[in-house]
Amino acid sequence: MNLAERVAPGQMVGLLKLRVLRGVNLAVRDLWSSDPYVILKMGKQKLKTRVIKCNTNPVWNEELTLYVEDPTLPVRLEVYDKDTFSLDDRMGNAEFDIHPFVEAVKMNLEGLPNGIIIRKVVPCRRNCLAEESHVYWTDGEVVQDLVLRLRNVECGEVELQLHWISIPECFRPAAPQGQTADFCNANCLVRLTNSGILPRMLRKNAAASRTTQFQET
Ligand SMILES: [Ca+2]
Repeated sequence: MNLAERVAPGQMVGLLKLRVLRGVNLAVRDLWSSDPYVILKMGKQKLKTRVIKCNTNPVWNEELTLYVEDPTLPVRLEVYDKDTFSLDDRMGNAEFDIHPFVEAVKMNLEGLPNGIIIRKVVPCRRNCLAEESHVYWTDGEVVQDLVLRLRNVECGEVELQLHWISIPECFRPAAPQGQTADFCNANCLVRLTNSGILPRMLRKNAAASRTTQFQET
């Protein structure tokens, strides 16, 4: 069976775990340095990392989770410098497409050797990649590494890693009449969290993946 034949039909609904690893050579927005944090947006969802003070090479190594119902929506990333007495300063932005990653998640990859590369995404004018990005199979899950070159700023890159958690059909939200998909998605996350299902899924996923933790060098 080749890779193309492993693609399963049907819509993908699940949780996208974004591990925001670090920033490299970010812009200076205070006197000598910056206090950077990252905002991730998809549709109307918005998540934020913690602020790392006085560091233009910050290591966040922080996991943020988005609910994904429409994998055609891009993920937007913005970096800001936290300021106490004025508005936070912009430190650039980027966006990326999760379609190649989600297509790989749809495949039945059980039995493939560890570390095998499923897809490669090359840097081009239409994306924000600083270097070739690999979607690969490791420790029983699909992972994608991304190095994003920030736009609208003099310098800076952000490194991310993508993981996926499928949501069983029975826990997916049904859209009540008159409500938007985003309303349902937010409610689904709250329901999954409150019922203990999401924490259990995250624990199970973490135990199964044994993903190598990013280490500060
Ligand atoms: Ca600042």
